Amino acid sequence: MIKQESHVQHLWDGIVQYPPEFVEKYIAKGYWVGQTISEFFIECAEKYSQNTALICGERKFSYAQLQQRIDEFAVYLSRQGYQVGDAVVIQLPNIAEFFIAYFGALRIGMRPIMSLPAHRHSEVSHFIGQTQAKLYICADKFMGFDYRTLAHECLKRCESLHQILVVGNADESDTRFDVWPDTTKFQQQCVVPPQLTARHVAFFQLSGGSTGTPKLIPRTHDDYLYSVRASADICELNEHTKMLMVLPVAHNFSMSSAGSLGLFYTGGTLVLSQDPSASACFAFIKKYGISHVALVPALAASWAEAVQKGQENIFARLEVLQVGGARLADALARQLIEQYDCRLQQVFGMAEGLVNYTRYEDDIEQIISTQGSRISADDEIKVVDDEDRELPIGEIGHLLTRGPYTIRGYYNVPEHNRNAFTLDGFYRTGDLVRINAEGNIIVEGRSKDQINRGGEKIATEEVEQVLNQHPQVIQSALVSMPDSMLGEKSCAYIQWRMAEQDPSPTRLTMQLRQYVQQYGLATYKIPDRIEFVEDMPYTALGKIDKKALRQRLVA
Ligand code: OOB
Repeated sequence: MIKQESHVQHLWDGIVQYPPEFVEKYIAKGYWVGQTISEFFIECAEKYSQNTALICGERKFSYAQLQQRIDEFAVYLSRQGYQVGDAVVIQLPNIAEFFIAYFGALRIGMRPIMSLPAHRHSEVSHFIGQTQAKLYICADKFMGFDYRTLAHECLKRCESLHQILVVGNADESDTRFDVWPDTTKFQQQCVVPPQLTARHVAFFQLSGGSTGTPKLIPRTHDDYLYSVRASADICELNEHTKMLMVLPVAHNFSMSSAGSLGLFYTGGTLVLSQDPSASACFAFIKKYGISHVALVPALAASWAEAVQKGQENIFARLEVLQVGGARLADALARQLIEQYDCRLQQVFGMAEGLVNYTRYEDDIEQIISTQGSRISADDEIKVVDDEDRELPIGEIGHLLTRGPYTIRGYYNVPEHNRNAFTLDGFYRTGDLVRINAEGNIIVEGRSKDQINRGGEKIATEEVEQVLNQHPQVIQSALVSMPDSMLGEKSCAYIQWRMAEQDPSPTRLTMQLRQYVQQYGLATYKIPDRIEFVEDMPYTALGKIDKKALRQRLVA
């Protein structure tokens, strides 16, 4: 008994909980229904057992087959001795094993961390350290990168980690993901302990962040599933929906807006693509009669260009194209709708919670020029000035939000949470928005020190901290620069300590980019451009004036 109590305590450790009156309200309103994500998928698998759930290359899984694989994996994990609350880093590309690993781990109450394929040693070891993860599941290779080497480095350096599972070719010392012992019935092998409830943290999403290291976002079963079911309703998914997954599966957009989980909820079919290019995806769309795709604006632009250059207009074949993750230019939105006959839906969301959609029935001008409206009537939204005073409708200000699927704090970082949330629990999104007369949100910019590189978020401070460690860097400042394809790219301004034998600036640039890469930061965080300066411009407060640096770049 005592042991159980302490386990419950352990499950809440480092988590900022929803205050009791909000818990009551979200339950009373039927948002939180007390179902775990594992129970949720079992229900889907029973209801749609013979439907095709997943297509991954040549492999097809019915819902029943997928559940069978999940159960087998859960048995394996349980036999390995993993327990409720143990963290597991899952870093997989768009392959079926992602879902087996994710639902399998959840089945025994483990807590997955949704690492992206682009993450490298710096991020992965940080996630392991933060959560004391015991297991790391990765692919052998993807996009030319060998994850086994990364995994072994982590195994050497991270104390808590004691097992690697590799999808694909494993080294002799590793366990291959798909080699499991015999697969007797799940119920007899492992039972989810009763102390695990839907109110507990199910898994961790990752924040794009604006300070130092990426923060972990604890999502509970209850809050996440509410956003999933509500999103599936808004997006009108059904058993006939065929969704192509192009963006990384583990991203919040891909998982829940309405994403794979929304799709499973309605019994549709998910087709996985590892190649986001127009040529690869257009072939999938034709072959499988895809009805739904979600893209970031940069990909939507590159697909539109392919159509412009003479490829078949696949936009007209789709029932819906969702675009989100970064600001979609009005001109591209208009082109998609008016020229390519596309049914467009804009999605403005964040892994911390709040998601907004333009609705199918919205006026076309709203769909072109706004980022939609909130999922829930209980998503509380405020637009405030620098002093947190609420602004009249229509004025541009900081977006704050609180609601039934928005977190109240990042995992285990009380200091950071004091700035990222208001005292009464509103999340400071760092986005500058205005709300129009129709009640739709328009994203006008951001106040957080972050670069949105084609939907991939870079916390500038994280990269600056790495650059500043170089012995010849006096100080650095990472700023965004406009890019026609990605929307934004990064440029690092470097105040350089001259040495006698400095190579040319071109070579220095190469060396510095390599330095960041070797440090182990995700590839997309490596500065796209580097400028060497003798001194930095400063604000009146003595901080580096990034606005001036950005203006220099544009000039
Ligand atoms: C999604 O989630 P994250 O956590 O990678 O990034 C969230 C941030 C937002 O705070 C905002 O700055 C930006 O990404 N963002 C957009 C946007 N959608 C996201 N900025 C302008 N227009 C949009 N449509 O990116 C995400 C999560 C769930 C659904 C969709 C996107």
